[in-house]
Amino acid sequence: MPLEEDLRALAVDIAREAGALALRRRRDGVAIAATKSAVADIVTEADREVEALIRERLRAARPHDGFLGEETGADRGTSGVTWVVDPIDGTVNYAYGIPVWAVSIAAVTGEPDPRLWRAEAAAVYAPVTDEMFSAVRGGGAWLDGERLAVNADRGVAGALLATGFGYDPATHAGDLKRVARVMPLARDLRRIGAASLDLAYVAAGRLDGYFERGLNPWDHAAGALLVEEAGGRVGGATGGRPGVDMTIACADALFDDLAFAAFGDRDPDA
Ligand code: LIP
Repeated sequence: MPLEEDLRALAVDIAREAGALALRRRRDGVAIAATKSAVADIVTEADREVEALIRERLRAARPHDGFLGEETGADRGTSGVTWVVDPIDGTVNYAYGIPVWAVSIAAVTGEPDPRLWRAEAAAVYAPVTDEMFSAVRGGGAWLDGERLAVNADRGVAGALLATGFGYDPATHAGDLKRVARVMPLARDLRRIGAASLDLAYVAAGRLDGYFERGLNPWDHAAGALLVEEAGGRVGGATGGRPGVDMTIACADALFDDLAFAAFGDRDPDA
């Protein structure tokens, strides 16, 4: 079996086990462990426990791989493969009991830097709906056994779009101005609260497009491959790689309009 397929199978198995643990902890009652970059940026005990499980399983299966995790940071490997992990994406939803959160695991090769790496395999698992989104480079994107494709046609009513807001309140005014600029393209807007699921839903055609400023690499690493393997396009502010300045995902036909509305030639924080 090609390496990429091995990596996907491993990501799927570990995401399913990690998701089951997170669901049990959700039922046990969620404990907020700390806040991070801002008071709204919380981490739960479960985020840490789930990431520890994922890291342990990966180390046992592939001891020479690197790791980049939201809660425990980065470790360089020697194999050329790095795992990029968000143990519970949508932590605020998870803490409030909103059943929209996911385990996100991507395997990348090359420099462990989102501006340079090449995603090879991805798994985004939503335990509450028991939906496993996965992709392998060159092998398509899948929801369980069903092959996924983005919506190429946005339709007369406009595009159903999703977005999100970072934890830093100072960025909210700019984000709201951006929403106002994008709304003329939209039939409606969703704020789902988990970037990995926003991206998975674009790949599945449940959304026509998604845009968000301020994402971390672990928020978009797996979801971006899902969208690309479903025939969509993922990019940043100036069409380059997705990153903290902007992540845009949709069908190619919508990309330039969405990127221009979100940014045009403005300063990214305008
Ligand atoms: C979240 C993202 C979401 C974004 C939040 C946060 P977390 O990730 O999935 O799209 O709006 O600010 O970054 O913190 O739940 O892993």
